[in-house]
Amino acid sequence: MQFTESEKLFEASKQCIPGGVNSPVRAYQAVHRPPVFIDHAGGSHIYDVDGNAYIDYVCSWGPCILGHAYPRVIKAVQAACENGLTYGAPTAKELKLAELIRSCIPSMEVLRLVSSGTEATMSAIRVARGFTGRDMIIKFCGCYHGHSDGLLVKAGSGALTQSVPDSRGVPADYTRNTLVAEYNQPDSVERLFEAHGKEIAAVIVEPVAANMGVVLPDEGFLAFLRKITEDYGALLIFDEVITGFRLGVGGAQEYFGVTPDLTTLGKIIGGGMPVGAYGGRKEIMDMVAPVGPVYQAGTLSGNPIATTAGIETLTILKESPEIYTQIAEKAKTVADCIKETMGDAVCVNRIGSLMSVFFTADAVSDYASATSSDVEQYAAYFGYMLEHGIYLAPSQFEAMFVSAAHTAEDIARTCEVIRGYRR
Ligand code: HOZ
Repeated sequence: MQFTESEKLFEASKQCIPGGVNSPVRAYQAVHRPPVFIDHAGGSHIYDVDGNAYIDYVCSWGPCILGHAYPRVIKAVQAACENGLTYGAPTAKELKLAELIRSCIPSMEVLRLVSSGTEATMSAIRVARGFTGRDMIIKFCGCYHGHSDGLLVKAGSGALTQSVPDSRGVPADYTRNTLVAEYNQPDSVERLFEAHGKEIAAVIVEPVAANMGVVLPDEGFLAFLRKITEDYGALLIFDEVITGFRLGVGGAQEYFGVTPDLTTLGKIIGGGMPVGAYGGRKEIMDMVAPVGPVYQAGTLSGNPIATTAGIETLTILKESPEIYTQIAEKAKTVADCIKETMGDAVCVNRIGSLMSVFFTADAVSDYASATSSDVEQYAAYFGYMLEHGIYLAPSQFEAMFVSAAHTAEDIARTCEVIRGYRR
């Protein structure tokens, strides 16, 4: 494979964009090679500027659950573009998307559309603080909730990949109220509540952690969070930016049968366009301006193009629940193949169509076990897969996503490549 054009573009980009990229993981630093620059994508495939084709398991970090450039979505977006890109004013489409989301995730009785997952989590926390009159929040080590100041504490995703889980430039005063517990370790949560119970506004959690690689909640862990937050009068926020409409249309809360007070959603509800949402019980969401005193706003919130892509995507998902069984089966085939090929040298965590391979013999259930995996082995595996036409996340600490567009041939080819891997 040749990567000449990608390398040229990367060199030029480094002159005017930090690290040559607009989001750190994309620089491929963790996998020790220059990134491929993408030219276009369609269905299960993504194509770089050198003409190389890849079976894509990043799926734009999750939202392309139907595959790239799904014809019905593209057609609707093209038609919407003819009517103007943004109005900064209410539309019937915003209502339609909000109603669609609520019909799938009933705990989001009232919701606000925003433009990204970062905005959604930042706003949900502001609402939780406004509602409870308390300042502290608990987050989990290795969970990632976007890059707002107060949440860049022991963060996963790009922050973990770049080894900056606590960012410079964030004043200590902004993170003073962010308490950190260990994922899947109830004791660590109990200790924080015992020490600060009446000051804690909310616990925010990725119900399936997917930004330190994929880490599943232990049996009863989410129910424990539900109970302890209720006991102390704090709110439970599920950050479903990754799990929402990925584990099923009802998200992780339906999958695990645990209902949070507030939910945040991201890119998938825009079919891959910039959208997010936060919502929950009406009495809580009534805090949001203009009804209540918690301020949050955005010109591009609910813009007509992103909402169109979202309505089409979510409608297809809602009308075709079999998609979820199919993508889970495909993911299982790939996960089983990895395990059969690499045996005890790896731990494969999978739930539905979401998974990760960790290069460790141990079970991965929290930040310590996730970060004990051998990232250099992941880098070598990544490079081999890329050069054999399989596009994975360029970081141990991201997830692998299977889409409805992956064909039986794609899965078979992926398994063939995996079987050829020699460490
Ligand atoms: N940290 C993001 C996924 N969890 C990656 C965003 C991007 O590079 O596009």
